[in-house]
Amino acid sequence: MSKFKAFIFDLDGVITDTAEFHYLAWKQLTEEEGMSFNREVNEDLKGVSRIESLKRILQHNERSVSDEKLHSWAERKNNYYVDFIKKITPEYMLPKMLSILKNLKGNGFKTALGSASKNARAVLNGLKITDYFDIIGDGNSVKNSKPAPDLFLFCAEQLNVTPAECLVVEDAEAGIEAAKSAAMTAVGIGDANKLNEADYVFASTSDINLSLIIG
Ligand code: B16
Ligand code: MG
Repeated sequence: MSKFKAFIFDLDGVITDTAEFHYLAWKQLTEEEGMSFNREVNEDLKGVSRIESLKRILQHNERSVSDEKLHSWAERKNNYYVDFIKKITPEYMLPKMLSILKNLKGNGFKTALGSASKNARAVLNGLKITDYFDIIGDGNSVKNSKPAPDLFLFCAEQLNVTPAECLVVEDAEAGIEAAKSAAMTAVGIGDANKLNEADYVFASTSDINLSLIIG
């Protein structure tokens, strides 16, 4: 029998690629506000909360704004993002992820979503996979976002399992750090050099081989 009872999946970069929509929405805001922004900066925002993302963009531009402006700009970016994600359909799932979810549910494993996004439910609805998750941990579930362990610990508590029984699948450095701080097993999706804290790394979702890990 496997030592794992529960699987916690990140959303952006693991289940679907919303990073492009985040990029386009930040691009719109930064152009309107006369700030520089590019794909390299966007890479640095993966797995990072909305407000923290904006703070990083401001830092990149060596700018600072009032708290009021910070929140109104973040809200404006979110309005653009919410418009973009309206087009998400089941075709937007990353390779192999639907079969992995079906397989885990068919074999009695517990599943959770562990995403920093406050829009996670809308994305899951667009993908039509909400029912594959026993619980949904998102940007509204805890105060401290990744790399703090809080979100993944929240998922474990809700699923009634211990951290040692959880396996987290993540694409961002902040997410791998959060999983390890929560004393969980971390599977990274992406560049093994960047995700060097992960217990296992697969280059892309197509390469995931969970039976290798579950036993
Ligand atoms: P929202 P994940 C993260 O999703 C994204 O990777 C990150 O770029 C974004 O800033 C964050 O969600 C918050 O998203 O603005 O929709 O609340 O990778 O944790 O699923
Ligand atoms: Mg992610």
